[in-house]
Amino acid sequence: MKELITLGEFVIQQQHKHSDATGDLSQIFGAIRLASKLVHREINKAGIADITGAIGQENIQGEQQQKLDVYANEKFKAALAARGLVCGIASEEEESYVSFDQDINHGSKYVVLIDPIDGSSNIDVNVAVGTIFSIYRRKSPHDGPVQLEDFLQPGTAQVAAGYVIFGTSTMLVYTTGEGVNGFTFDPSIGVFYLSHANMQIPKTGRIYSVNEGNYVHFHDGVKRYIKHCQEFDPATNRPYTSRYIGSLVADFHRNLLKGGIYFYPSYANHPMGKLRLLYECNPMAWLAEQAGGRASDGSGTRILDIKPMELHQRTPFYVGSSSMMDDVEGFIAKEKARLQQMAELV
Ligand code: P6P
Repeated sequence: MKELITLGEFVIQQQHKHSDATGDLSQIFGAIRLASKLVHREINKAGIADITGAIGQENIQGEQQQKLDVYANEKFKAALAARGLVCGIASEEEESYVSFDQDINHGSKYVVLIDPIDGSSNIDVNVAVGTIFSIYRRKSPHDGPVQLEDFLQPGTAQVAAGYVIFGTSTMLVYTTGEGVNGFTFDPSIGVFYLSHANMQIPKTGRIYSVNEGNYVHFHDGVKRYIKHCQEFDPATNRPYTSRYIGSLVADFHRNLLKGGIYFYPSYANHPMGKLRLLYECNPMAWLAEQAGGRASDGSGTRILDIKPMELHQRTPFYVGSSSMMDDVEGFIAKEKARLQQMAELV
């Protein structure tokens, strides 16, 4: 039987490849592992424990906070603070960043940005949800309090990024810039085992993920791409497949394994798109690139290059197989050129 390696063992092995590694990142992963197990436990008894439903208040995004949103946020915050290596976090569930001021955190050099439960509206209907995390080295002096600038860094500065998908099984998928590896949780012993080594997204795919309920509001280039996906393709004798779960982590994970593209465009109701740059798009974009895919704003700007201006900043988001990214960007660029030509004729 193939030797199974745990997430903890894998992270330590990766750490030993770098003589200058201090083990701090390994310990932060330990905190993420712990919080993920606690969230797994609550999600898997959601129908029984009083953990489903809304708590009757909105988060900074103006979205109804689900009980599990708050539970997960608190567990990740507590676990990350307790290790004494993180000086603060930014979260979808927190209006501003949270500074960890306990003595144990003094001088710590990392910040973590997190979407504790992405897709939480799916919890009550038993559909996969996920946690997304992004880790940076702080920029401000280590002996002082964490600053906003520590969180407003471009995605290219990430030192680690990943997600936990709470689906038919619970998996943790992450990168530190040396490829993407997936670990499946065995709840019988509470351990994540390496199950998907060196994940690579197929260069092309036939799955497109977008909320087509918004189709009438999309710009023409996006509409033309969606029509392209729906039209008969003699090369494969069938159209593409539309798959949209309403949880970015679940759609992304399926497309990572099978090939595909996910996109949340900008349109009238969401002029900057819906997804948040710092704790949704940047980590997923890095994972996509590390797996051989791409992520952009649809108009030629690489997600990881965007200079953040505020914590909850949104961006139009396109991510997936490289050839499908080329296609959708081609349709958008062609439409933009057509509009520019028309404007010049006026
Ligand atoms: P809509 C969940 O709220 C989320 O941030 C992503 O996980 C998901 O893909 C998207 O928004 C769903 O948004 O507007 O299609 O319901």
